[in-house]
Amino acid sequence: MRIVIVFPHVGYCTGWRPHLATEVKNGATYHIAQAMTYLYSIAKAYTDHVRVVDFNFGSREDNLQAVLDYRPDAVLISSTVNSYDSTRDLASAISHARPGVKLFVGGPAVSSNYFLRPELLTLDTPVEFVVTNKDIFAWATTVFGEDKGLKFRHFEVDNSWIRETYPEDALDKIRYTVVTSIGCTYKCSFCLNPKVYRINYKAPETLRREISYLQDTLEVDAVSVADPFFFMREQHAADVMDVLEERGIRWSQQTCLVTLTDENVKRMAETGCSSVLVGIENFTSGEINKPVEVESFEDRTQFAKNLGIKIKPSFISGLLDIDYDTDVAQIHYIRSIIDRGLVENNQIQSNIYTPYIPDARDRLLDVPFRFWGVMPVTAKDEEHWKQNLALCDLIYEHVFPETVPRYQEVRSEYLEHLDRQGHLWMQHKPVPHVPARKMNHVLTSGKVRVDIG
Ligand code: B12
Ligand code: SF4
Repeated sequence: MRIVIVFPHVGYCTGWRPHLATEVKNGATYHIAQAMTYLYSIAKAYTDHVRVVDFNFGSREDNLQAVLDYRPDAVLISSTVNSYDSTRDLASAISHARPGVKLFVGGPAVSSNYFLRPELLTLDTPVEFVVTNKDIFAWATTVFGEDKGLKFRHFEVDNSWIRETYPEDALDKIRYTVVTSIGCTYKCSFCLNPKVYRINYKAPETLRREISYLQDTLEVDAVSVADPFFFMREQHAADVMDVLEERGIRWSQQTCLVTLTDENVKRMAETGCSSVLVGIENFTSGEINKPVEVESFEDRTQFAKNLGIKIKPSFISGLLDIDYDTDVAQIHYIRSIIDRGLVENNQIQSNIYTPYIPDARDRLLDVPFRFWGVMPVTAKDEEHWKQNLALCDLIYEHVFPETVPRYQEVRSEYLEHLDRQGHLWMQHKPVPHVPARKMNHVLTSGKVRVDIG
């Protein structure tokens, strides 16, 4: 069986930081999706004929030609919500050019919407949707009709796809990623991680071989550990840091504020950690299932900074339980930490709340997916929508002033789209009310579902 794995174009959230940045500066790099590494490596366990095409590099036409030239029997498209416009376009183009090819569409866009908001996924060509329900290897049965019983802990990834996929001049712009654990013990209502993954930890010797490969064949000198929550289990984190220290590679990671104890931060510094993404989201919201406080955030950031580690906080404005004035105050607070020199603005992620997870309280705006993550796509009513738009304006003005011209272009395109259309709201069947604590079981299991009819 011949397989092509497609990573579609990721809308305006290109993966470059800050969003909408159009130049490679301030250490901006393109993060490799671990979905590609795993889809490729798992497929290779079933067939010798696999290639990856990433539509975030090169032209759409050349990439499409590369997909067709491989003469695939099946094409696997892995989509986030932000890349679903591109997914639609490519599914249609591939099936018109090669009507016999079997198309599979999966990834977070599908896992989060398939059962509760299926109308968001409609395509004009027949495909098989694949939901990830706690097992990232289960799709092989759907695609290959066979299950080799692979397990995350000892599964050896094959990163040879990277050189086969990206042009030579792109290799130094890439941020190489590994995952050492998946899933999350917290349960923030807006986050997909605890809903799609069963918690799992990679064996240290497996990680050691993966990192050695990246160093030896791609001359990689820094790696981003993409685990949703690095310090989820202290012993595992300690083992991972031992491996990173032994391999002498710079690294970065993401974790929760409470785990940045003196001891952990010191060990991170010793082992070559250069930055850590810390999900703050909002200091006052009840939607967050992890403790976050201004004082400890500032204290930990300063402590890490003194040891040469950059804390990269991420913030969300417009969460469903937060009022406008509180959000404005948080944006001013973000500006204040930049002004005080605690963090640089390119270390910050600051986004408007995006309804990635179906929630009965959301009322979706009818805009293309490329705007998700950067412009408002949910609001209670027109007045609330205007407030959300004002929050986006404030974020770019105060936090990312150098990207304002680019932001204004995207903003105009967004408003023109809504104007042309003559209506604001997306029509789809109502999302059933599911209590937040039940969503972890319901979202990807199909136990509650909305049918398109
Ligand atoms: C690490 C990470 C990142 C990293 C690395 C990038 C990456 N794409 O891997 C960085 C920091 C760059 C990042 C950026 C962003 N991310 Co991110 N990220 C993650 C995270 C925490 C882990 C991904 C991972 O490595 N998983 C491990 C791999 C092995 O598993 P997997 O990706 O799920 O893939 C397996 C299965 O799902 C399945 N599968 C996947 N696709 C397909 C397709 C087919 C056909 C089949 C059969 C099977 C299949 O098989 C795969 C392998 O077995 C996820 C959480 C999540 N639930 O995915 C969020 C997540 C994917 N990110 C998310 C978002 C929103 C973003 C950003 C848009 C943020 C922003 N506003 O800019 C950007 C997008 C940039 C980009 N280019 O992707 C959302 C997506 C929401 C959605 N529903 O679409 C997630 C789900 C987190 C969340 N908030 O809930 N991200
Ligand atoms: S702590 Fe982070 S990864 Fe875990 S559920 Fe909350 S937002 Fe998601």
